[in-house]
Amino acid sequence: MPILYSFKRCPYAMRARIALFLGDIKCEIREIRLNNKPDHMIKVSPKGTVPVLILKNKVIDESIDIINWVMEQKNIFEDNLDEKDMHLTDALINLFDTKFKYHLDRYKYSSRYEDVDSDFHRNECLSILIKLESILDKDGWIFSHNINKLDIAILPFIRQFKIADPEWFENQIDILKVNKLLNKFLNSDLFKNIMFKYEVWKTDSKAVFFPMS
Ligand SMILES: N[C@@H](CCC(=O)N[C@@H](CS)C(=O)NCC(=O)O)C(=O)O
Repeated sequence: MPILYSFKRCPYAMRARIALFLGDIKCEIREIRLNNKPDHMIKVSPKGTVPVLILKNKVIDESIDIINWVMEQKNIFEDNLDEKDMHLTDALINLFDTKFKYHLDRYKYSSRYEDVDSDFHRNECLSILIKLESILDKDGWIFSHNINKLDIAILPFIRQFKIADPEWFENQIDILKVNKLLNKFLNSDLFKNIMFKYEVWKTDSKAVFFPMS
């Protein structure tokens, strides 16, 4: 059975857990703390980030690669996107993983950086979300009423952005559909299942499994 090193609140680990959940791929899950990474995790993936998925014949330690691996095993998304939408998916995931994440960190954790203007970084994130808003339909869906790779890759980051100041986020009239999309995700059974709280793993812990049900 695969082993997954994970951290509940990490948006990268969240997107990997979503893919594994949708693919119905059962793993032994090892919840970690970033300030006390298990030796075994570092041994198999020296760069020391979560998620790490250990398979029989390889280790996958990039969240997008985990999603892609699950997609190779199973057809987890109902939509067959055309080339244009697949291209848009890749471009937007890249935008969130680079620019959005950069500004999100400086907005949310501004005290960790020297000389940052957190309002500036919040606005940079907002302008990316306004771009996303422009492609959502009136009910706040991206490509259709089904979940897609783009949803699972970016919603964990939008969640983090909202959490920094939920009231401000709710009051942004330029991203009402983004808020709708996020709320659908946060209220879903999928979200509940992937956010199950596990004890932190120790070498002598009894194995626990993901998903729980
Ligand atoms: N590119 C990696 C990034 C993963 C990542 O940065 N995860 C964070 C937690 S959210 C981490 O493990 N950071 C290591 C640390 O803070 O020591 C991926 O997509 O899997």
